[in-house]
Amino acid sequence: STPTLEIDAILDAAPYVPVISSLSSVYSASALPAQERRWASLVESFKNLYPAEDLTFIARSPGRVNLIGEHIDYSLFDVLPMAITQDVLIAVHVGGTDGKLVLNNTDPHFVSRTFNVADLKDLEIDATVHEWSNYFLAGVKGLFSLLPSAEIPSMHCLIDGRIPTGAGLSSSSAFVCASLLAIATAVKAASPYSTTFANAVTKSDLVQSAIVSERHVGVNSGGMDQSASVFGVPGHALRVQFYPQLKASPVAFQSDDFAFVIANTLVVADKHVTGPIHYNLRVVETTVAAEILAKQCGLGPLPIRDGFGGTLRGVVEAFKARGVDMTGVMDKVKQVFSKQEGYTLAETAELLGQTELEITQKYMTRFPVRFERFQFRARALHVLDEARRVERFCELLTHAPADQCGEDAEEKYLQDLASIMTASHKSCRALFDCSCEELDELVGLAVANGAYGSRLTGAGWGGATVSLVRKDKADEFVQCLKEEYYSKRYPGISQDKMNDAICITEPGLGSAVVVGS
Ligand code: NG1
Ligand code: MG
Repeated sequence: STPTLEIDAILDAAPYVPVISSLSSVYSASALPAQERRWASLVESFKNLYPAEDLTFIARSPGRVNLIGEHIDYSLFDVLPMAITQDVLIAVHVGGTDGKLVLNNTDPHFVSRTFNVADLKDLEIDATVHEWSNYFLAGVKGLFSLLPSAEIPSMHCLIDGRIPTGAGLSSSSAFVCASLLAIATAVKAASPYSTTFANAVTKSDLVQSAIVSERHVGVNSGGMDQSASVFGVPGHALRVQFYPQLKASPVAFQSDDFAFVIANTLVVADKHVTGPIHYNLRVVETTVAAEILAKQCGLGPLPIRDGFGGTLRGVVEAFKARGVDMTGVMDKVKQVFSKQEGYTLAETAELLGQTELEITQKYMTRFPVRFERFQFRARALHVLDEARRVERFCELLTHAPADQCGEDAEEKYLQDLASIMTASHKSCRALFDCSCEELDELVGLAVANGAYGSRLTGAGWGGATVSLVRKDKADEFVQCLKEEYYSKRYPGISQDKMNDAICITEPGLGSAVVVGS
């Protein structure tokens, strides 16, 4: 069987974001009752907040969990995330004559914001301030990049986000994708006779524009999260490719007997605070490593990703054309970056044949970073090996002969998958240095309590782990972690808080617009 082909056809058949009138097409049967209550309460709050306006539609976009392929999307290697149930909802009234964009949030920490729609086109986002509405404004930026001549109508919005922030589950991208979708849908609703637009905006357009616009918020991010949020297919993981162009292919699981459990360390990883020493620095390290490899190995100029720099994928492709395989490329990395202790800016300038000022302006000005030494060797080795792990994991997932699986074969299948996840965590910790004590503890406890394998998911430095467990053992597993991790680290923690922190996930639907029924 060739699951990937079948699935591509599904995506081709539905290139546009679905418009849905029943929540049962959005959520699984087990998630539905709680979601119905939540949606009803959102509609109620909307009425109370805007008594004179009726609700036109609700845009939603989910978070994601990444199964394998960490910190390699911005090097343009394939990744394997899946959309989760937790999502961002934006309830919208379109129209009216006040010329305002009004943003309210069901979470009282996020105070109401109002903008003049006439000002939106020239609006600049101040990425130095941490302001919740910036993510909506990133969606505005995205809309104008898709449709430069669009006119945004008056909009009254109420936002309800259920993805924990800083948990590595991509609350930020879900918010940007939902915002962009809400604005695009509002523009369409306000000008129903204009056929030039919305019918022509595909999921790919949404994703591509959300990726670029999220960078206005100050993080030099890759494209995994927006892809998972928009393209999510129930019951499937998504293999997201960025090279040679963006493509998402749903991958079916060949066994019903396992589940993924997400466990949040409850250590908040805030990229806006730590970007200069964590995320944005890693993007610089991997980008400059690629440029140095190209220069030192005479590969010629690399294709530039999003106006930023060359990529390790570009290096691998250039070597491939010269008959050098991945193992060969890893050997080159070790030769070129022989200094285990890392490289100062002066040493980097020498290797690259550029001045320190040039390097600073090119790579460290729009997204500032702080560092002592660049760790080109360790970062590049993680990226290349992780790219191989994604290949291997996808191969296993798609080709496991489910029918011939006896107990033993199935056990081995799960162990093989899990060992790849565990190797990924080790590499994130030791080579990419994006783990933390709490993540390592949770991963250790997961394996000690019956998980086949476990790893950090998302950017790391806090946030969540994902563990592969037997479905029939999943509840027991969750209970063990509640006792061993949450109750010990956070004495007195409430059941509600624990239930939010740890859950069994199912791969869910991506972005959708829901209209009243
Ligand atoms: P988180 O921090 O988990 O939302 C980030 C990036 C991804 C990817 C992962 C690491 C954003 C929006 N997302 O995800 O593109 O690079 O880290 O694999 O910054
Ligand atoms: Mg994020």
